[in-house]
Formats: sequence, structure tokens, C-alpha cells
Amino acid sequence: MKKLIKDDDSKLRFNVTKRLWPRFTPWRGKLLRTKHRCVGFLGLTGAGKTVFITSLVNHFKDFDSASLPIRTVKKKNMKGNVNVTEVKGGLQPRLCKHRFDYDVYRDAFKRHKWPEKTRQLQEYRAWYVRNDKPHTLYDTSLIDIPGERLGDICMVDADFEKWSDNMLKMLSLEPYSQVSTEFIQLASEAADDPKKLDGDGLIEYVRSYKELLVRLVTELKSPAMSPSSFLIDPNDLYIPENVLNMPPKAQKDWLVDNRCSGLDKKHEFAPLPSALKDDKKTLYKKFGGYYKKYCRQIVSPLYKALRKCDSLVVLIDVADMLQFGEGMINAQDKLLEQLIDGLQPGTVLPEMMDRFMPGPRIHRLAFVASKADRIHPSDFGTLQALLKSICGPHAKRRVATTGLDTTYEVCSAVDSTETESNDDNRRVLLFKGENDRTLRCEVPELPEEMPDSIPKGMYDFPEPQPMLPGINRKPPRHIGLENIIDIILA
Ligand SMILES: Nc1nc2c(ncn2[C@@H]2O[C@H](COP(=O)(O)OP(=O)(O)O)[C@@H](O)[C@H]2O)c(=O)[nH]1
Ligand SMILES: [Mg+2]
Repeated sequence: MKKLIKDDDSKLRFNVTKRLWPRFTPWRGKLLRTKHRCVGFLGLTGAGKTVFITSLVNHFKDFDSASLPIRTVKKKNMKGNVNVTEVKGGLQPRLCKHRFDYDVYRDAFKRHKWPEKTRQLQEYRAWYVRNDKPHTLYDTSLIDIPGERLGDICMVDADFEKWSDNMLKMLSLEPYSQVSTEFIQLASEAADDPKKLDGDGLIEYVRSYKELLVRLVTELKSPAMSPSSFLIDPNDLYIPENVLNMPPKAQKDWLVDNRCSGLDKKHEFAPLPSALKDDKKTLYKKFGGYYKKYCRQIVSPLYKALRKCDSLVVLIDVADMLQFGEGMINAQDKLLEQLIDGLQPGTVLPEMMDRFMPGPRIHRLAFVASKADRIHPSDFGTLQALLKSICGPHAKRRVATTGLDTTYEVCSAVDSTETESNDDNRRVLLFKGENDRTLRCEVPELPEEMPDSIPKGMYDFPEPQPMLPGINRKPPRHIGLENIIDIILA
């Protein structure tokens, strides 16, 4: 036990012989085989990733099989429920720089607040043991990715030329064409007359791209925002709070003047039409260089970590999609398309070969309808069907060609509402709002399928404060977390 716990530095454990053979560690007279599990949590900003990981870790730390009744795969010799023990938590991250700030996020729950917005790639790494697999030590990494950074997924494996072509093509199509007319016009004028990008023309061109980025976020709520440094800068700083509260025009001007489409003011780039490749060789090369530097500093670390994941949990907030309408539905759709194209889940080598030829190895994909506590429990079946109809079309190609293992679950990491029983079958939820006031909300019935258009105000779902048990260390009530444990500790 002592040896195992001292053995925190993973480098010590990874000597050559141990890489080639399964690792066994003597512990309490048992032979423990170490399995590395890495799970990436993805989703649009606000989908609930940080809350999800915090609640999950809390459940593992203070495990109670009554509140997390895990299905067991191996039933033989098992009496009762599965138990999970966290042997050691908060270990040095393996795949990124920053530790997941579990204590800070959990502390927010205690104060009946949701955690602050996360701006960096963070990892919670811990050793777990489950009693139905007593000879396995799970060295588990849970990776939390800020939603904004997923905008850069289109840069994975793409050089500047390919990125430019893809961006210009995407921006000229619906729904992006609603906000991109001006920039696309400038791009096609430059393609016809390259001199338009001399001197001030180039400054105007980059400025127009930044204006387009502002409109993408504010009007379309689109995650297809690349480079993402426009929202979270290379020092991981988000747009200041006072700017978020400015009137739209002032906000747009501030963003265009102060945020960068690249690493910094001197290294800004924007997509260029391919017709300029010969006429504007130096400009193409210059932007290509800035783009490469950006990818090296921002994109590569993120996708190196993601590609080392064996499972991905993609969180989808269906209530928000209905509440915010088409913009959000399109944003979600684009994100799923880019995720599947960029990460190519399912391309998996046998584990033994993977030791010699490390490559993409995501082989499990769980789609989760998060924050299900905002929806009436009688609609959970419909919610799962909606989730399948949103994600299924994107996953099916990979499932058919690679045998990717996909699941669709309904979850709430911190169940913060209660159902009111009433005689007239109305869908009423009770929850705590601001100043701890108990509120009551009649929630709408979910549609059987995602509507093509949603009138504003048609769907409105509650936004409760987190509800927690009185005892501080106790994990929150949840919905369906047990269904994804086999993805994390398989
Ligand atoms: N009712 C409810 N709201 C949640 C839950 N999880 C997250 N939220 C809400 O969603 C917001 C964003 O959650 P967060 O985990 O920070 O999202 P992230 O951007 O995906 O990391 C929170 O501030 C809460 O308002 C949940 O389980 N139930
Ligand atoms: Mg977060």
C-alpha cells in the first residue's frame, strides 16, 4: 500500500519493460493490474461538464451503493452491489497541465452556487478500485474541456490552406451566411483583385473577420468560432464581466478592438481565398506561419489529450436547445459534426499494438442528456429519444464502419428539483431559486422530435440553485450517473 501510494510519479512506473507488459503492483497481498482510463467530457459551453465531473468525483470519494447502484458486468461471485473506492485522488495530471479544481467547485455547491466558468483544459486523476474487479487498479483521468476551445476542432490535421477553404465554404452556407455576407464579399473581391489586401485593405479584412466572429457568438450562438482565442485568449482569460454586460454595439466594438484572431495582435490571421495562393504568396505564407504557431500553442495540447482518451462523454442540454431555438440547435449539430470528423472515434488498434503504435483510440462514446432535473420525469423516455435523434445521425457512420460503442443516457449530475404530485397530471417542478426561495414551475411537455422552428418563449425550463444534502461531504442527489460508470471504470 505504502509503495503504491508513494509511487505517485507516473514516470517512475513507465519504464520500458512495464510498457510492454501489463503492470502488476503488489498491494495488500493482491496482484493489482493497472488499467489506465481516460475519459474526455465534451459539450457546448454551459452543457454541464464541470458540474458533472465534480458530482461524479464526489460520489466516488464518498461512495454509497444505495445512491449509485452500479450495474455489474461480471456477476459471478458477486454479492450485493458494486462498490468503488478512491484509493488516492487529485494526482498529478498525465495529459494536461492543470489539475481539476475539485475542492473549489465542490465548495461552490456548499454555498448553493454553481461552479465558476472553466477556461482551461483540466484533469482530475485518481486511483480507483471496484470490488467486482478486485485485481484491477484504475488509474483514471477525467478531462474537462472548455466548450469554446472546441471551435478549433476544425484545425486538427488541417494546414492553413485547408482551414481557410473549409471556413470560407462553411461561412457561405446557411445559417452562417446570415452573418457572414460582408466578410464573404471582401474575400471574393480580394480573390478577383489581390491588390485589395494591400496596406489598410488587409487591416480592414481582418477586422471584418473579427466582426463576423462576434456575430457568430452573439447572434447564432455558434461553436464554430475559430480561432477560439477570440473568446479565451492564450493566457486563458475570458472576456471580462463588464464587457459581457455592455450594450451590443459597445460590446462588439470592444471585442473587435481588444480581442485577437490569433495568438496576439501581431499574429492575427483570417481565412484567405485559395485564389490568392499564387498572387499573394507572402501574405499566404505569413498567415500560414501565424496559424501554425497558433495550432502548436493552443490546438495541439488539447487534441493530444483528447486523442489519448479511450472514452468520450458528450453532454447535450436538450432543454436549452428548445429554449434558445434554432441558433442553439444548429450550434449543437455543428459541434457534433466537427467532433466526429475531427476526432474520428472508433479507430482503435488492439491494446497490445497500441503500446508500440500509439494512435487514436477512442472506442466508447456516451451521449448524455444533461441537467435532466429541469425536465419532468414523465418525459425522460422522450428525452432519450430526442437525444438519439440529435446525436445518432452523426455517430452512425462511425458505428457502422468501426463498431464504435455508443450509448445514450439521461442524467442530472446535481438533481436540484422535486416533482410536485397533483391530481390534474400537470408537470410541476419545485426548486430553490435566488435567496433560497422555494419556487414552483409548470414545465412544458417535450416534443416527440426536434421541431424545425421554435417560436420564442414556447419552451421555458427552470434554472434551480444546486440542492445538496445537509452533511457537507455527502454527494448530491443525481439522475442516472450509475449508467455511465462502466464507461469510466470499465
Ligand atoms: N439543474 C441543473 N443545472 C445544472 C446541472 N449541471 C449544470 N447545471 C447548470 O449549467 C451551468 C453550467 O454548468 P457547467 O458545468 O459550468 O458547464 P460547462 O461549461 O459545460 O462546464 C451551471 O452553472 C448550472 O446553472 C445539473 O445537474 N442540474
Ligand atoms: Mg466548465
